[in-house]
Amino acid sequence: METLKEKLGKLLKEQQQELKAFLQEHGEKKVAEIQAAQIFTGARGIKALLCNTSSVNPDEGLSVQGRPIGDLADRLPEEILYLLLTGELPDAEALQELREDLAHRAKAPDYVWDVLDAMPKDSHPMCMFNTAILCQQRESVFSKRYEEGMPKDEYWDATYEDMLNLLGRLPTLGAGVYRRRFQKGPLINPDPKLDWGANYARMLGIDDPTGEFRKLSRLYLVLHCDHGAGNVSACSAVTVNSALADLYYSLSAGLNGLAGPLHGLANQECLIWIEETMKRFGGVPTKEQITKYATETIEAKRVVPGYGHAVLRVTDPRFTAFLKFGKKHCPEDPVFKTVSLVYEAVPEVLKKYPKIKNPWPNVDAGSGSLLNYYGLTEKSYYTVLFSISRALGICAQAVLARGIGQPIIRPNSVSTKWLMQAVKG
Ligand code: CMX
Repeated sequence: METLKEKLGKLLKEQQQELKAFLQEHGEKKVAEIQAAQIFTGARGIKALLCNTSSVNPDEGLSVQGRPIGDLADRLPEEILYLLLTGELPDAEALQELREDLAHRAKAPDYVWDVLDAMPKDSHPMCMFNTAILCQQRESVFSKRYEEGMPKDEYWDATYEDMLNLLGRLPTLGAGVYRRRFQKGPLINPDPKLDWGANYARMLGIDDPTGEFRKLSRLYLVLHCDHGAGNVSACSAVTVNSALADLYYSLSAGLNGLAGPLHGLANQECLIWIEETMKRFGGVPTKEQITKYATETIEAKRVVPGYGHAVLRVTDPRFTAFLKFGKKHCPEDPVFKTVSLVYEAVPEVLKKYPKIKNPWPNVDAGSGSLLNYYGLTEKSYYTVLFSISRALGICAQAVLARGIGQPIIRPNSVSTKWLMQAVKG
């Protein structure tokens, strides 16, 4: 059987040749124009990055290699990784090979736990998680081979090894951060017989007699896997990676971006907002009460977390998938009920503010209520879960970028004065 690495090697060679020929023939053709405002508004909408793993259509949401994320919700995260890398879902044999490969790489070096133990007890779980990744940089196969004089056409191969080593370990690290940070007792060792998501759920140590938490963990790890290259975390990782920093540096850089409240930390903020609403109104609020609270939030110049998006203009299909899970497994849970009511009330509030371009929920609007239902109540931990999943996309993007020989990223910057003069002509 052809291994994933062999398959990828062939694919990347083909892609590189195709791209080279394309750029030779069409490289100087114009494909987009930029308006002055786009430069000020965070380069919003400017087509400036290549991403061959996934794309985000404003009216449909995320597609992974052309497949809508909603159609992939029942897949395993390992299948998604294979899809991100190759554009195909694995057959049973290829899936087994990848699962075993990741499982063999699941143990983290002991010094990681010493580093985490040395951190202040109130450190944010995201800071601990990113530190756990970064402190293992010495393990990088890419950096070692680079120092030994590795030729350029092997860069992707070494990055692929870093990817599997990191992805194999991330559930162990993430679960370890949870148990250390929230004093949940000794670490739980990985079980090589379990799949990536189930193993992670088990190592967290959450009581799961029905197996539903395991299902939720898999779903969570699938839904957050990737979102193009323009979002803060992917864009940061892609940029750092382009300087030939290894994946330990670039993944950690990307996930530091994910820790921002306008990005991945919104899932923590969202459950806090839901709980504030419930506290204020003494239980599950009415739609009118939610409308009042959302309006007060905006008037206080705060954002309603979990709503709005820089690209999407519809309800995020990832939110829809979480809502479906909640309706099936915990429809009567008060927090989940509040999330459902917020979905009915908040878009109408946001629509009243013309400056808000997207009044619909994003991926972070409901996920926290489900984790909370199964006993994972420590909100500051939620973005670590997001990170483990997003690492699939970030790592796959890094391998593909190396495979097609993407050069260092270096857009130009201009001053406000230059911009004003350029517009005046
Ligand atoms: N509540 C209140 N105001 C909002 C809002 C919300 N949910 N969404 C957008 N706005 C405001 C913006 O703050 C901005 O206000 P100012 O002009 O006063 O600065 C204005 O509306 C225009 O913003 P936009 O063009 O619609 O949205 P942006 O592309 O600038 O920002 C996002 C997108 C996600 C940062 C924003 O919608 C937001 O802050 N949402 C809440 C936080 C959140 O859920 N983030 C998670 C996103 C998904 C993820 O990355 O994980």
